[in-house]
Amino acid sequence: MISPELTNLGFDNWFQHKLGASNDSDFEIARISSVNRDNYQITNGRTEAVAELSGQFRFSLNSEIDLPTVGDWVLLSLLNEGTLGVILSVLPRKTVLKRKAAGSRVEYQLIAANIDTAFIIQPCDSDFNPSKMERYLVAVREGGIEPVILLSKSDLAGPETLKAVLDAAGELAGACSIITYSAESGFGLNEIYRLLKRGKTFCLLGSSGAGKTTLINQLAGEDAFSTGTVREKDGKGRHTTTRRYLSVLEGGTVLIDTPGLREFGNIEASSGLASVFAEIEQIGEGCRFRNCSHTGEDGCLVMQALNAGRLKQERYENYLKLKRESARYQMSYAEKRKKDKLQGRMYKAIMKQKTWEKPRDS
Ligand SMILES: Nc1nc2c(ncn2[C@@H]2O[C@H](COP(=O)(O)OP(=O)(O)OP(=O)(O)O)[C@@H](O)[C@H]2O)c(=O)[nH]1
Ligand SMILES: [Mg+2]
Ligand SMILES: [Zn+2]
Repeated sequence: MISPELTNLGFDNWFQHKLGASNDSDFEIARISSVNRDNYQITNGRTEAVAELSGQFRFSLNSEIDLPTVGDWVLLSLLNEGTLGVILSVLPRKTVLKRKAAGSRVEYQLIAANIDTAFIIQPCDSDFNPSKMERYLVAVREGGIEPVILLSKSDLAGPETLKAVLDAAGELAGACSIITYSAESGFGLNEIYRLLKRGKTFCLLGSSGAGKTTLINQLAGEDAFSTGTVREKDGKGRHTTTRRYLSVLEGGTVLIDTPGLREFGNIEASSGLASVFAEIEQIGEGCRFRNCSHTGEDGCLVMQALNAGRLKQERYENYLKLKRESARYQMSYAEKRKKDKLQGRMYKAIMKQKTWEKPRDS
């Protein structure tokens, strides 16, 4: 039996099943609500605590992506009357959302885990940016997460802008739904409320200033979290939210707020690419060469569609750009994984040696 507290937090039979025989009553199940520099904030629906990694778990790590991230379920033991947790393992993840890490190093970062639906938030005014939306869509689809596009600040857009934005978003969205709303006037909020289900986890994504935290406050019915005013001059926000955190609405819906991401480069995006750029990939299946790069080969149907105006230049370029990034990333990720594995093996060997040496020293 799963307790109602855990159900509210999103724990379900899928995780219970993964837990299988290891569901020892000595351990507690909890969810990571935020990641600090040296420890984690966890909640089990009854108590919140700070938790650290057990030494054994630390040494079993092969890669940074095996570390707990926001939204992860962990097994832990609670000490000090439930105020300190020691994390023993991370449960398998239903979904993951990741992005290329900032800087030139090709590495990636987990944004959150076990998300059911991602709200991709873009303002309806002049800040609307279709290529950014495309990037979020690719990452979300790649993570096995359902995207919903939320166009915020409808109060700031005139009817013509609104129509243009809706058309542009509609072109990219495919089958995913689009909701226009205003946190200011309340327009469209009911439609968003209707999507919120008990035990489901939603993640809010979008540029700084898009209105993510404002929406969470609206949905929670209180100004629990701080929002930022947009700078007059360039219309950009100030990155008001600086960390990812998980909060639970009264009805048992989990919301994960994120800071506006500057870089949303994307890795292993091939299947995400295929669904966001479905029409291009479909045309490409008819190219003469199976591995056609669609950049000038003979018998390339994608180039033909482009030249005939059936494919927009901008969309074609975005496709190539994301494809390039995805390819570059996949290669170096594989290399990195190999290196990490070697390092992990080395640590294990050292540890073994240490335990072997001990009896001789004492
Ligand atoms: N007019 C209008 N303003 C809005 C709406 N939603 C949010 N805002 C304003 O937009 C500004 C930025 O909102 P935030 O919620 O802080 O944006 P954010 O996406 O959380 O930004 P970061 O935390 O920096 O990533 C605030 O001044 C909000 O009041 C809306 O629907 N209409
Ligand atoms: Mg915010
Ligand atoms: Zn081609």
